[in-house]
Amino acid sequence: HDDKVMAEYQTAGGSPLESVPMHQDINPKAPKMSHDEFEKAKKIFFERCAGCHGVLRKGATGKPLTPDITLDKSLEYLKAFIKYGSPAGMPNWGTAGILTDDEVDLMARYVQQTPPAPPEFGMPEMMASWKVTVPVDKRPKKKMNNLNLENLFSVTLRDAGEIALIDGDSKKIVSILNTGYAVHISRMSASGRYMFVIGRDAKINLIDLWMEHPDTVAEIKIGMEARSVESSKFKGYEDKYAIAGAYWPPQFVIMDGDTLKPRKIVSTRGMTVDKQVYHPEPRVAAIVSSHFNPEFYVNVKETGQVYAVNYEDLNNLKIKMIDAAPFLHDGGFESTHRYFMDAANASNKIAVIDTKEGKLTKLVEVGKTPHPGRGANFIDPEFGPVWATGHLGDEKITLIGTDPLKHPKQAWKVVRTLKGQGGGSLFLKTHPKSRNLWVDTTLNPDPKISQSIAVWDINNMNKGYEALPIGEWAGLKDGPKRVVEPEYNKAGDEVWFSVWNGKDQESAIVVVDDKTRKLKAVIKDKRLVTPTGKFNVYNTQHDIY
Ligand code: DHE
Repeated sequence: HDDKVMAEYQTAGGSPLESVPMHQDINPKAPKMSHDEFEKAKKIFFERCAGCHGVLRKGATGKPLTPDITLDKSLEYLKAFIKYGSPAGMPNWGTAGILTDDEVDLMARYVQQTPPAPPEFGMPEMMASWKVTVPVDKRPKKKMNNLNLENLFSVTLRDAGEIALIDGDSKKIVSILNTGYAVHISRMSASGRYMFVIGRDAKINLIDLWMEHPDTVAEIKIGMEARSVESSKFKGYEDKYAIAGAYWPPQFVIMDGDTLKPRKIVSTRGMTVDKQVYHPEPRVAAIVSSHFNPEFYVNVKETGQVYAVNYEDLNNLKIKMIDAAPFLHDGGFESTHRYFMDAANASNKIAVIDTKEGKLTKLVEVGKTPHPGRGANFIDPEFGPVWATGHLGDEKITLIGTDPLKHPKQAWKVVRTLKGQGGGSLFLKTHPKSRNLWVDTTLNPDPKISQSIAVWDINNMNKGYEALPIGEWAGLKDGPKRVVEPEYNKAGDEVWFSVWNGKDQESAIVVVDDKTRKLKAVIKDKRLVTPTGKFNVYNTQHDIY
């Protein structure tokens, strides 16, 4: 069932491209399809298939499905593949009850057609979407509210296309703001004043937390599909620039940090690190902002390169292309913030990128499909400073030594492996003030496991984990009630979990006392639709995790 977990994850958000008009090419060798059939198949493709096979079907974690390959296969063969799946990871769309036999037939014919390409999205399109709703000179000169901004949380309300700003002290919702479609992550500017929120439709909201009522002051669309946004953190460049990476078109853009005015767009199309073959759509995944140089570190997923993008001179842009491994996805810094611990998920590797020297330090083999989020940093009583990741594909939590100075023997090696509740883990967290390591198993097929959290005592990891029934603590009625993403408050003495239910069901946020591991509060409100990621302002601003 691990492959099912993966398929479910990679197609979780669907793709906003499903509603983008695209030209239908007639391929004389392909089976006939009416316009309506083509449109319907295209929609299913972007909902279910593009996440793995790519927009242009050139292959990513799934196999390539271009007509040169698919026209050689019989229609019956393709139908069987789609209906029953394969041991290599293709889900059984038919027998799982997701696609009808007619739809299976439709999709088999569709993948024999020439893939329609969505339009490009360059400067004219970005400028047309760009809005500054509150110009810089109309904004407050100082903080105009009584909020404790450092302990504010931005909570992704995924299926509502909104974020909730929640006061970490009172646990009250301060406001709900409209954002992009299937909104994904929030990041903070270096000063902590501005928040950047990106939707899967590549819309960014810039939120000014100094306003009496924090609200959007600028917005832009940087493509048609996206997942990542970050801002410049190097000394002298605080709040100066923002960067966002797109899945489609495959590109990133550097913008002014206070208005989102687009300055420089860079395409990421190019050659893969391993076979050095051309890939037409290497998606931009996680982006981190170096504290050691005026650089962004940009994950180019399918080609497996990390671009170190120097933002000192945008007209003479200097990009260092660091070879890592294919399928770079998420990751974060180790505790000194010098090394970017970067998951090449389908390669089962963590790439250690030195953001001071701008080079690959090591590729570390880990378990099946590592998924750290930004990972967790703590001091292992035996091995010193470590960074940890969980996995989607197995139950392991892998601890990697991160201190080449005082613990050179352990540096960039797997020093310890914990056995967790099972596969399907998305995020794990601890805090410098805590001795607990919290690991979710959000996508585990067993509801008991997906609705609970495992917690280890960092001082005594051999003892194993304690499982806490967070889903049950939320006191909700029906629904999947998946527990996702531990996030600490500023003080590091409480940890928040989303209990992620269906769109039409009640969800909740459960707050646990970090010391006692006892329930501290349940945040419920009918406006909290599908809460997933939570971003504490201070911890996000300072890369504390
Ligand atoms: Fe995410 C981070 C991509 C599905 C919640 N997600 C990321 C990042 C990428 C990414 C590239 C890193 C951004 C960065 O650091 O700059 N996510 C994708 C997908 O392509 C994928 C697999 C499929 C999709 O359809 O989008 C996907 N992600 C999900 C979900 O289903 C999750 C669990 C729920 C949701 O809200 O959509 C989800 N992703 C998150 C969260 C983070 C994230 C909470 C930020 C973690 C952090 O610690 O910073």
